[in-house]
Amino acid sequence: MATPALSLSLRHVSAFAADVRESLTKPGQRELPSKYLYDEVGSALFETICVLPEYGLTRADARLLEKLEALSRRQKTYYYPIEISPSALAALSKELGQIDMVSIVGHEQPYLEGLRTVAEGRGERDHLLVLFLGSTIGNFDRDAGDTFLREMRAILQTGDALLLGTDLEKSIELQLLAYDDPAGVTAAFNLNLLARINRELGADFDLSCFRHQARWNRVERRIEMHLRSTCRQTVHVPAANLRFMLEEDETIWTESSHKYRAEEIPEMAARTGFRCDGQWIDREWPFTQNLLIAG
Ligand code: AVJ
Repeated sequence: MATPALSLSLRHVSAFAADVRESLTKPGQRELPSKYLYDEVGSALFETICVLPEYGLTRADARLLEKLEALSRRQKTYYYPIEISPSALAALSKELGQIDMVSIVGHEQPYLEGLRTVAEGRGERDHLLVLFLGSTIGNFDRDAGDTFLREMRAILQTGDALLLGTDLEKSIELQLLAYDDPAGVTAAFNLNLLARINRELGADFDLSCFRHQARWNRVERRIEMHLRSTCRQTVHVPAANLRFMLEEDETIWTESSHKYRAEEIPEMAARTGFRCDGQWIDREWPFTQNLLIAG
């Protein structure tokens, strides 16, 4: 019989393998789920993206947060980070563990599962403020974003709050540079997904035959990251029991980052059981922080 730790890691591998198989064999555009970009290497590369001059998003997010009144100044506050990357969770607890009046209790779970765990453990008079920052909502298609907000609302009580950070539309040139920086950090972040599949699922992706590509999709108003095959090639992913052929110039779509208009957020809130009580905009890098109240 497998030990608990081993069976847990096998369960992770098989979920990963099943997702890789399903998304890579989709008819039409091949895909890979963006959540798998964040293994230990990917999380470290993302931290580096956040300090690139071309990627203004995270700094805008932080500038707006600093302008809001300190959340924990008046009373003891618990912070429950919900994070699927164990290395990111550990780094975060270490970095924020020193703040007075704040206790940190991490949950290594997907967002909604983690939120459910926290909500189930709440005291009768506790208020919840959910932080969903960094335009992570932008990874969802617009309809899926609505569904996600509705699911969040269903877990919350009336009067609970959600601080939602969203990146705003800006010039196409700036948006493309933010996702295709000249130093190649974003390219490495994207390519690492194939390297991860090689490491964890025994695949034989030849990384030298792929190029990072950032595209602006004008209809959907989103940046898409793709990996373009520079030649016709076959790839074998043993743990996913998968062999497939990529044509020259065929791409694998790895991530979407939807961009918003400021007035879209109160409308999203109204559709999903919240009201937007406040909106703050960073002028240096158009980005909004929105305070949504569960109605
Ligand atoms: C963490 C999903 C918000 O979409 O801007 C950064 C991820 N991808 N550069 C984003 C990302 C490429 C980021 N999110």
